[in-house]
Amino acid sequence: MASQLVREWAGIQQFPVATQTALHRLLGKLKQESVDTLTILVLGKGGVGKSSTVNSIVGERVAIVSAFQSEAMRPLICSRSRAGFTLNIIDTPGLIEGGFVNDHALDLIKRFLINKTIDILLYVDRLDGYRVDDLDMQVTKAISKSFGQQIWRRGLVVLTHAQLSPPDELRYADFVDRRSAILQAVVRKAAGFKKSETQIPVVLVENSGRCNTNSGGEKVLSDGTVWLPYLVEKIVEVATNGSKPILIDKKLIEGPDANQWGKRWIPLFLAFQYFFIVKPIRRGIQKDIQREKSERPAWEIYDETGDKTIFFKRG
Ligand SMILES: Nc1nc2c(ncn2[C@@H]2O[C@H](COP(=O)(O)OP(=O)(O)OP(=O)(O)O)[C@@H](O)[C@H]2O)c(=O)[nH]1
Ligand SMILES: [Mg+2]
Repeated sequence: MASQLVREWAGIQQFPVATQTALHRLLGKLKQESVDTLTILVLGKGGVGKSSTVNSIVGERVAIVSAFQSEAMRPLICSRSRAGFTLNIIDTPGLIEGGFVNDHALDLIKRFLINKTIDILLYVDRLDGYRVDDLDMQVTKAISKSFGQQIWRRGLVVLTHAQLSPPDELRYADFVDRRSAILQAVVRKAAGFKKSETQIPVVLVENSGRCNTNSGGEKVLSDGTVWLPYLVEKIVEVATNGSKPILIDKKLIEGPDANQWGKRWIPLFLAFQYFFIVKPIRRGIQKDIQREKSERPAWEIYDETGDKTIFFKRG
């Protein structure tokens, strides 16, 4: 990450004063915990609002947002620093396109992340989705398979399009609870969390410029939550929850080196071969020679021992 171009986090000054104050307080909290860098990886299906969320957090238009299929096929890292703190945020192409896990995108992301340490995973989806299907299982499992199940211990589910009117006369809070619960169940399965373990946190986001604001000009959700400082607060909680950040190294991505694994067993294999194959064969050969010697006529024995060939019959 050292070679990454780090700019002054100017976007933070674009936020309303109350949001700036809240963000500075949270950055101070991270400093108290000796965290001076956070690297956030943003993953999710195509078109769910990953790039928009990156832009909302940074407060600048750093990632391309598209209503239609995105042309941004490569991951993008944006680094900003403020008061001795560095934020690295990585936007990625959609992991599901056209009804399948996008293996090409996953491969690009893996190669992009090699030797980087991920502090936070934001798994983005939409709040206004009404059910989960096999694709949700596939994409969460693909994340576990690619980066290890442990990455979910550093994860948050981020639900965009949070300014909605729930269908079927459901209350907003009930709708959010139900949508959160089904996605938490999907993640729990992919992450291998036990039922007794704490659930992955879910945070709501409204990236639209038409998001309601409070009297201080801060973006608020239907329940009055000022969502940006709340999202950062949850990020800080996960970053300081005691679990280890995830180093994306070759071993994690490719699995244990098969050759190295094999090499460890070579001496044992050779010993097995010597004691159970070579030695018994040798013993067998010796026995055969002895038996042959004792059964052969004398003239044949003399034939083998001298330079001169002497033929005579015994007895
Ligand atoms: N109303 C509303 N629209 C959103 C929100 N987040 C994103 N959008 C819109 O949804 C569309 C897709 O947003 P992107 O941020 O490009 O989504 P993405 O996940 O980065 O898409 P890909 O990079 O193609 O995978 C754009 O038209 C955004 O303006 C949100 O919270 N509310
Ligand atoms: Mg995008």
